[in-house]
Amino acid sequence: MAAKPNMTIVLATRNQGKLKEFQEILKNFPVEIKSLQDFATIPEVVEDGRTFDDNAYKKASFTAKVLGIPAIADDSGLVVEALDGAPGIYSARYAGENATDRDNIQKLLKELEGKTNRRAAFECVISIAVPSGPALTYEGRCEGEIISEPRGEGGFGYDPVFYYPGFGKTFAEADMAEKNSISHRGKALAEFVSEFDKALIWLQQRVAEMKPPKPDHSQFEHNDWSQPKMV
Ligand code: ITT
Repeated sequence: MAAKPNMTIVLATRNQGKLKEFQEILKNFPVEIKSLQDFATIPEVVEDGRTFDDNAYKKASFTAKVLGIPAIADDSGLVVEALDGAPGIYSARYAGENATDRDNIQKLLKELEGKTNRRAAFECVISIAVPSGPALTYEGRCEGEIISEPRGEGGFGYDPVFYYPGFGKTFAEADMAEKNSISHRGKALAEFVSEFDKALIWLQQRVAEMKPPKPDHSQFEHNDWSQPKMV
């Protein structure tokens, strides 16, 4: 049976799929997970970090600060060795601001034309921050190769061109459970969940430190009433 929630945490996303995923994996912990949809409009976070780590931390700490409660954020993407790490933090908008998955894949294949080194990795960072700033982070990485023709119908993003040698198929040909068992997100989430007991204690301590100090009654407790009062 799920424990009664004693802390609300906001997931810094409007993606309801991500929200469900986090609610599911944390269902046995005494926390309530909300998303940005549950709050009045808050300013957009500028994702201008140089790494997944920077961006995940920025999103989590900004959201925690603005809403005054702990926040979780993640950032992920594809890193290609022959392209010096591109598309990296620009994975979602590699072919432009409103690029579709198809546009991004096309651009990637074009950039890799004639290159023999096809090594690539998906990376994911999850960050959980308190309103005063500090955060804990969890990372996952999954290595594979970029093939020259998309294969498979499942998944999203770059999945049809990401070939995972351990399966002998692309992520888009693998089923979701199979992909989650070894993927960057799967690994980061597994670490996040296995450490969540410790993270909760850490969160509770940081949140308690934020509360205004209780009034100091010590002068009353230590009054010596046996002494005559000076008038
Ligand atoms: P938010 O709104 O929550 O930030 P997002 O769509 O930007 O979600 P991510 O930051 O997690 O999603 O991922 C950025 C991009 O990296 C995503 O749009 C894909 O192109 C690519 N990507 C990340 N994980 C992937 C995966 O498992 N399979 C394929 N592509 C992936």
